[in-house]
Amino acid sequence: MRSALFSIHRGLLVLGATWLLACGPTYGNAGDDGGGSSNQNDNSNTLLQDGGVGQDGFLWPDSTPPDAGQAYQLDGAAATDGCPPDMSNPCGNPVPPGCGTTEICGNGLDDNCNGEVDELCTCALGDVQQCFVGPPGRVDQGACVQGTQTCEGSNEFGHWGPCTGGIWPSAEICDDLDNDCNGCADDGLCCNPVISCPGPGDIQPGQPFTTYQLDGTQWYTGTATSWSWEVVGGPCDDVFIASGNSPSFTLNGANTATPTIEFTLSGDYTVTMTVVTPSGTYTCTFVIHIIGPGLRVELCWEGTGSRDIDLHLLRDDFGASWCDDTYDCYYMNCKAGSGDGFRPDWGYSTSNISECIGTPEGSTWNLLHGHCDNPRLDVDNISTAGIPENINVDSPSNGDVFRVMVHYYSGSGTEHPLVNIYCDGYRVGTYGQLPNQVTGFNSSGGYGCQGNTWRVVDVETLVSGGVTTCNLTALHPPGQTSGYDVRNNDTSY
Ligand SMILES: [Ca+2]
Ligand SMILES: [Ca+2]
Ligand SMILES: [Ca+2]
Ligand SMILES: [Ca+2]
Repeated sequence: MRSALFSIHRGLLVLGATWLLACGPTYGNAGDDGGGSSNQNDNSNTLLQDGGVGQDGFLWPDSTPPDAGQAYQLDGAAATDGCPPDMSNPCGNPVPPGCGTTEICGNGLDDNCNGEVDELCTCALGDVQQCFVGPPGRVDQGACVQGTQTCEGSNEFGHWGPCTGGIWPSAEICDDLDNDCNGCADDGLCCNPVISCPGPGDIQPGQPFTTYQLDGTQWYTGTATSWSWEVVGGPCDDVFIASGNSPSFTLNGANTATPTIEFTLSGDYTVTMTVVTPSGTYTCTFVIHIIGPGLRVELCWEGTGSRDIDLHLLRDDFGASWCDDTYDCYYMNCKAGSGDGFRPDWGYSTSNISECIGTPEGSTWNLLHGHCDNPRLDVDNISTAGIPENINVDSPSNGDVFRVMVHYYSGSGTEHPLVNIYCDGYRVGTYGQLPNQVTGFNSSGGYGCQGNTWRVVDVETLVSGGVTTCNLTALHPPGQTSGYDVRNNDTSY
């Protein structure tokens, strides 16, 4: 019966989009969106790319974005046909979608509900902001989680790229979770959930280089035929996977109810749990935030394992040049076991050993120092595939300015390094990502910062009330307002 109704509704949606896509004061019973009476594996939350209506309740009429107010189909009607009263679950006061007629720049929201976030807004190349693809009123409601988008183009003509990595409103399914983020779980369904999927508040954040334990039996308690888990990471994992390497994280026990994940990078990871049971297949999708304190700079590149690319960090007030062993923090002097006589002392307090004990350098920090220095190089990747390199300052001071540099140490061929900047665990900058890869980075030079050097970004840390935020200034060739500052045989700051 309900299947037949879905077909009718879907036909109406295609033919009568304007009528159904009420957004604003007339939002509401726009018809069941087809997600279902079934609690099977249909909780897709992707935007449609082209044409028609999907089970996720989004409409994208053709290859051009819809007009203001037309991107999202909103709350379905309550199930009534043959549904026992105790299982019928209307939503009395759905959260207002908050769609407007004009887009507001810089807020990461789709204010005009046309399916695009901060469209026609300018931004600075490499800046990253939190964003949400859904009616703006539904942000951070129910299952919904913000994602991120990176500024693409050039500094003069930057625009926001796709918003990814979050969880958007999707058609309500029977999973004890508010999938369409209207404030009511499983509303509009005739529903007795077999699975109880976690919402954002149920997922604890993790820390890089520590073991993250998951337990699917918290969310599904019945008989399981099999379990499977999938993890999707951020920009560096895209680089690693595209170049045929392993991702930066390790998923152990992916076919058990209780897998563990070893994360080496900060950032947001989308995890999908699938459990096959005698009564059907169920999925839960959620986001784990991996958070390191203060400033973290992470470098990855395609040719890990064949090319040695090095990360450098230098504070602007030392008057030093790159590969200066007194001030520049890099592989030569910033690791646990390298040169105590010339470790860079930037005046920061040390961190508890727990902040670095799980890193490749952790046991050496513990053995030689009993704490972790700031700054420090947690990972010096010389030849291991699928591993990033990173430098941390756990507790920077307010107003400090750090410059990030990438050096082509050894190997041959053209490389496309990518740098992520995190402040208090949130990614705020990404440089060198497609479609704006670094070009002309093809000459290695070994010791003394010879060969290619890429001055990436200046990061000012703003510290207030124990919270660190960052002001980023992308760097360009001298005298220019766009492009990457790649030089050769030049060690000047
Ligand atoms: Ca918009
Ligand atoms: Ca906006
Ligand atoms: Ca709901
Ligand atoms: Ca639900």
